Amino acid sequence: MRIDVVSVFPDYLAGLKLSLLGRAQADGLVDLAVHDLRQWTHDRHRTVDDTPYGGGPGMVMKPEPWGEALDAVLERGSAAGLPSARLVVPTPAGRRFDQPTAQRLADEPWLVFACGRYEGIDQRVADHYAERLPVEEISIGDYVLSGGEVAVMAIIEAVARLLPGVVGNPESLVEESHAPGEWSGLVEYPVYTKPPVWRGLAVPDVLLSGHHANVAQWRREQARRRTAVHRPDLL
Ligand code: JFH
Repeated sequence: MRIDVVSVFPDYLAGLKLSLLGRAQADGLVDLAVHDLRQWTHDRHRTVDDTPYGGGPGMVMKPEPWGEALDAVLERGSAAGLPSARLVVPTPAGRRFDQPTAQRLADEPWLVFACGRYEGIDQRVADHYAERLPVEEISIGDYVLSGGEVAVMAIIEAVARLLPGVVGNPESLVEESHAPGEWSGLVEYPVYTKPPVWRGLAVPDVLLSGHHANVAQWRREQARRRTAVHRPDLL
């Protein structure tokens, strides 16, 4: 999968080179490029924002640098023979990101992410590119971040671990609570490792019993209980 990210804080995305994602890139499973939006400004102050039409607080990202940046990124990828891209724009006003959305994005060959700052990006950017390619405005949750970078990191991490070969043991993908399957609709059961007693707290006996059916039953019950307490909306 090819991934392009455009941001005024490209260094913020440096974490994507580490850990699981770093290995996936080294293994050639993910080809990630981060671009500085200010490359596509032409004035001395490298201006990317302006005051909002209609008034109101804060600043809005100007469409021109975004148009030049996205044209360049899309042109470069097409010239390199990539099939069509999908543009993802994080915004608190977007459709909610979830595991099925991650799976759907993981099936794409090429994702381009536009990270806004300030009060967001002039709406004409998403509207214009929606005439050329699929555009998804996505929210990672009902809280307000300061920009799209953290949202993009969350989305890319969730998507990349679904790519074949990225997660070492694919069984850990199957059991995940938001993936389809046995645990669908429930949050995860609690997990434990050694030592058997830590600061006076013992690991539940059933997990040490070696009785697989009882373990499975206990985990299902714990998952149900935690779902009722933490996520009653799922029941
Ligand atoms: C982003 C920001 C909008 C305007 C009432 C509530 C928000 C600040 C670009 C995604 C999720 C984001 C996110 C994504 C991209 C950007 C900051 C936007 C407003 C009006 C204020 C800029 C935030 N899931 N949360 N946040 N911002 N207000």
